[in-house]
Amino acid sequence: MHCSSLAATRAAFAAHHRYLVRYGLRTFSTTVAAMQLSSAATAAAAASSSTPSSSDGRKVLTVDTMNQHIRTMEYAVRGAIPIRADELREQLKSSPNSLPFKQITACNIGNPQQLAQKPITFLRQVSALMEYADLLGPEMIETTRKLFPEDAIERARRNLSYVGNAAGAYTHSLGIHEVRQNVARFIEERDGFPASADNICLTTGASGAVERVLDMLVSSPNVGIMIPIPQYPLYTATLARLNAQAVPYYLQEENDWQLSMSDLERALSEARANGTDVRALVVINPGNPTGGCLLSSNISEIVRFCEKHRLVILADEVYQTNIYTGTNPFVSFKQVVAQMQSEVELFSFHSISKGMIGECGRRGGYYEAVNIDQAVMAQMLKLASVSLCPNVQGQMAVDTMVNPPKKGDPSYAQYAAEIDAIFQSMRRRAKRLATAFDSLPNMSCNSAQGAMYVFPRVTLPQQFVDEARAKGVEPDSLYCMQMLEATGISVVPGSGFGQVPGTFHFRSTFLPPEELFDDFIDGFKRFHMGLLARYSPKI
Ligand code: DCS
Repeated sequence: MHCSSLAATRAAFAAHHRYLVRYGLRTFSTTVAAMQLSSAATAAAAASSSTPSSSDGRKVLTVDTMNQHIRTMEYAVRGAIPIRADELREQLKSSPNSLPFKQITACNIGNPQQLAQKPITFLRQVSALMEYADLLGPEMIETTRKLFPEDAIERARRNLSYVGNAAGAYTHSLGIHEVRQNVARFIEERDGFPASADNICLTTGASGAVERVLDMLVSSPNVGIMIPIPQYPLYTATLARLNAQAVPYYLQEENDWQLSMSDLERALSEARANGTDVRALVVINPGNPTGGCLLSSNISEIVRFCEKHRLVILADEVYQTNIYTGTNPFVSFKQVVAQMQSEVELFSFHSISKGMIGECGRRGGYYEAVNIDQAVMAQMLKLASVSLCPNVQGQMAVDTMVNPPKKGDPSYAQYAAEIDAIFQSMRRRAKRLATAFDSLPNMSCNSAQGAMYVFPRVTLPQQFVDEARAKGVEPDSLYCMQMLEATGISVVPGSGFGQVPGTFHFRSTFLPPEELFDDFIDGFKRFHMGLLARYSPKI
């Protein structure tokens, strides 16, 4: 590497590190240090160090020559703790009695089917029929009728007709037109305002949508995007990859993680005073990792703020049906923008991975673009066309999500019952977990108004904090690693999402099956109380 580019890389690393520390985010070195708490990971690192590296000049692609912006990326949801959890899972397979627990409880990721949530039957029936279309042909249809309800058969036929009977063929780059029309209809019914298929783009999960929009917005390293702290790390990771600036604003933990307008003003004016070209504001509602849900009055203020300061709104609304309180119903940004007759530019995101559908692996999502310049829309089509199209089954699952069986259809009763059972159970689990965390000494936890997570705050004993720092590890990472080693519960340290410096949190999903909840909560309590007893014997 040339000296000048090496210097530039070092400067970029230093700037990134300063920002991470300031907003309580995990750094690459602390991730590595946390991983090295695991002996197996240390062994793996030692083994891989025998691979030729940049220093012996044999490899063209090395960590020093690769895209350095990818090197600075962090994504804690699948970081050091889950990697160690995978190792322990393997260990349990070969020697089931070698650990103080019988199974890994993966609370690090909002991946419901991994934790035994049953898929929605209608959705799978339609996709099965589409995948093996011979089931719909003259030779097999009689048998198929005995196994599948008539509306699933009709739906599969209709879906296949959208793609010229070729479920394995590329579709339009923005997604199948009829599915986009159904998405537009769903938005109209949800919000009571017009929506158009022309403004809908189907994507590979909401992740694909967020990345696409950030790709469009970042035109130079000086561009800044406002993101909440704590945030879902897709945002900081993508901004790091694009070599752009994250402009963080804090959510208010003491106020159920609501968004403070004065902190938005502060963050924006500080960044602009430093010369950052702040172009957009990300709002995650309902919140990940916080579970907070914004009131519509707050959304109007945010819209006004973005109008006034010329910011595009990125409304991440993937948890829009995961709402557990009557006090904070979900209100979409699109609805508020339409009510206010605002001309603010808005992208909103939705996904099949969340809600009660939980089809994370099918990778379906979409964005709706509102008030976006037509010439930009044409460029976005071009950008979409470079990756040809989102996958067909993901698109079809979006279609079922936005256009489920209706009253009177053969599958309606079962569909509604399945959705309701998952929802009621999630609501009970959200409450139980938040209450359990909140009742413990040295912990406080806001209730989850929405989403799939709680984000409790832990007051760690000073001696524990000092020991972690002496090891070069974030104290919350050490806490989570010790929790994993003692209980098999895998959660994500708060530093993976950002937090007020000096505070410590972790994020846990409330997705383990309800029947395992007693064990899950007991195991956690034993760990937490044991740690406190070791460090503060009086408790
Ligand atoms: N936006 C938010 C706020 C999310 O939480 C997620 C996924 C996404 C977008 C992307 O989802 P899809 O690409 O699957 O549509 N949440 C991750 C998480 O924190 N746990 O599970 C995955």
